[in-house]
Parts: sequence; structure tokens; C-alpha cells
Amino acid sequence: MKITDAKVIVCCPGRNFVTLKITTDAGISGLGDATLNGREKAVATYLEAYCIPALIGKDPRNIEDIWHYFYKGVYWKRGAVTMSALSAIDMALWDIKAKALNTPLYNLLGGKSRERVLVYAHVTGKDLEQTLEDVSKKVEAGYLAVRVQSGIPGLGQIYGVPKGDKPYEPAQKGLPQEETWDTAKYLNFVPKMFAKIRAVFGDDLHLLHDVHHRCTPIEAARLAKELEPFHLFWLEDPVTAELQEGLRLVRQHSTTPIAIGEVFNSVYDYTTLITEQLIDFIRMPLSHGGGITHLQKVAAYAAFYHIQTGFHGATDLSPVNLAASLHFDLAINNFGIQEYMPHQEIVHAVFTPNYHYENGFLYVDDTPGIGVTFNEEKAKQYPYQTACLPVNRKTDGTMFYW
Ligand code: GCO
Ligand code: MG
Repeated sequence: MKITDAKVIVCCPGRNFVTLKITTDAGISGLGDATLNGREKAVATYLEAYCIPALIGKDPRNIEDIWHYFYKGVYWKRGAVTMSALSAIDMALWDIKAKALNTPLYNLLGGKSRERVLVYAHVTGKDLEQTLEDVSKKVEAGYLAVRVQSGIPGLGQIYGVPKGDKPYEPAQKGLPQEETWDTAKYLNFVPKMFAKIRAVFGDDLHLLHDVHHRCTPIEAARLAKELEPFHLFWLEDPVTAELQEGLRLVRQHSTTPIAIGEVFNSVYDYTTLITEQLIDFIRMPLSHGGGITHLQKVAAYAAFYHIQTGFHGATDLSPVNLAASLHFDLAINNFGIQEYMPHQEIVHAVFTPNYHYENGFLYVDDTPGIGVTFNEEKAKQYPYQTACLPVNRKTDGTMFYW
């Protein structure tokens, strides 16, 4: 089999997505998600200018070799842009292989370890009252796990809280919008919020929370310690994990489980975190972390340290990535949980998904390959629109992490 063509399709059904389609002389094509929120064109250009010409003529069945061609073979390796491109290539090749063998992807990853994938939903409220209402709605919809974010008294627009009545979507048209931040106000509010949620909803509901990289290690240690009585499923990105050693301080003070890595793209972002058992869940998604080929190795490595997966699954990762993640989640032993932020209906007009939600779990069907159908004609109706993630300033104006 030979790769005869590959193309990048950038479309915006409600939000931007970058899709790679690889075609072969066997009449089989594969899809990969190359979306990097707010940096879509950088990945598309890298693929079009440097990767696609080198892919043509290669045998798509040699996934391991092609992976290393674009990793080891490239002098400027790692980084979100190049790894997102490599992830999309890898995903599309696995899609082709599974279709060629006429089997769903999970069969190539070891077969099913379970029939369904536990997911967590997003709860967002402008204030505590609305947040409690939203938890109720998610519980009624059957979710067994919810990630809770809320507006903070005294702060305006912040991460995780929607504007108006639309579902939360952080990327906004045009240049980055500015949000405000005050760590002291945040740290005072969050433990009170979880105390209330536990009091109202009891012990069984799994509760998660995303700090979104905003605490210093000692602040994160305080938060993790104060949240201990509420038994979180996980506390996500408590610090900006560029400083892996910072997690030692958090660990010394608390038994709250930690999830990290949605912005990582290589195993080398994690080595201290994994080998010193400073985290409990890895978040790096297939579409940014080198695809299935690299994540298989990272997940296996993590398993030896009693670390589970909890893949990033925000709406800025396309249904192709979510479907591929579900195959992966079904197959591996150390699966933990999958993030699930449903895409808007308009997205499903372009990407027909092969998964469905039922009572707290996602199910993927037995369509060969990854199983998502991409409607290129429909995609043309939704051209790219410039949109960026916000930036964040402290209340005194100091630039801060978003
Ligand atoms: C999450 C993430 C997202 C990111 C978004 C950025 O936990 O789902 O933190 O909300 O902010 O994916 O593109
Ligand atoms: Mg996150």
C-alpha cells in the first residue's frame, strides 16, 4: 500500500478544527485531528509545507517508522505545533490500518478491556447558586463524575465560566480577550464551594476541579490540603507544570489526586512527575501528544507507577480525536476517566460521530477504523475564522497565566 495524497482541511463549524486526510492507492483514507486551539494555521502550514510532501509514496502500514521519521528524523523536535502535526499523521495511519483490516481501532490496541468509557461532564455557573443548579442538571442527565468550575465573588469573567447562555468556549473571535485574576479570592472560595457540593450531593458523585495552572506550588499545596475532606477524584493542573519539581511540594502536603498534562506533548514533559509518582492521572491528548503510537508508550510507562489516564477532551479537540481516544480508553488497562464536553450539533453536521452518551458513559460502535465520517463538502460551508484563547491579568494589571 502507498500514500498517494494527503490534505489539510481547516473549517469552522462554530469553532475551528484542523483535519488531516491521508489517501492511499488501496482506496482507503484515514483521518487525523490536528487542531491546536488558537494556533490552527501554524499546524496546517507545518503539515502542508513540510510533512505531506515527505509522506507521499510511503507505505502507511509502517506506522512506527513513519512516526520516527517525523520525530527522530526531524532536528527541530517536540513542541505543540510539530507534535500536533505528527499526532494527526499517526492517527490517520492507525485509521487506515484498522480500515484495511476491517476492524475497529480498539482491536489493534489490545482489544476491549471494558465495554464503556466513564466520562466527566463540565459544570459551570456564574456563582455558587448557579453552579449547584448545574450539578443537579448533570446528575439528572446520569453523569457519575462532574468537573466543577464557578465564578468567584469579586472577579469578573474567568476561566471555565460561560459568557451569556452559550455553552463554555474559551476561544473568541479576533485578538485575545483579557480576563482578571486574584489567587487569594480564588483560594478562599473553592474549598467552601466543594464543602457545599458534598453537603448537597453526598459522597458518591465524583468531583473534579481544574486550577488551570494558576497556583504556585505552595498555594497549590494549601488548596489540595484544604480540599482533602471532600475527596476529589482529581485536582487538575494545580501549578504550571513546566517546573516538574514543584509537584513535590504539593505531594508532601496532600493526598488529593493530581491530574496534569493537557498542554504536554512528549513523555519528556513528565519523567519526574511519573517516576517520582507526583501525579495520578496523565492528561496529554492523542491529538497533541504524538498520537496513538506515543501515547501507547506513555500510558504503559505510567501504568508501572500506578498512574491512570484521564485524556483531555475539550470541545477544541475534534470528534476524530474523541473517537480515537475512546478506542484507546476501551483498550488499555490503566484507563481512569475521559473528559467529555459535547460538541454542538453544527459540529456533527461536518463530523458524523460513531459514539454516544448514555448514563454517565460513552460507547463507541464497531465501525472499522476510528469510525468518524468527515463531510468535506459541508466543511467548505464553514471557513476558518481567526479566534484566540484569552489572556489573564491579576487585578493590579500584572500579566499572569491563563
Ligand atoms: C480542560 C481544559 C480546557 C482548555 C482548552 C484550551 O480541562 O478541558 O483546561 O478548558 O482550557 O482546551 O484550548
Ligand atoms: Mg484543563
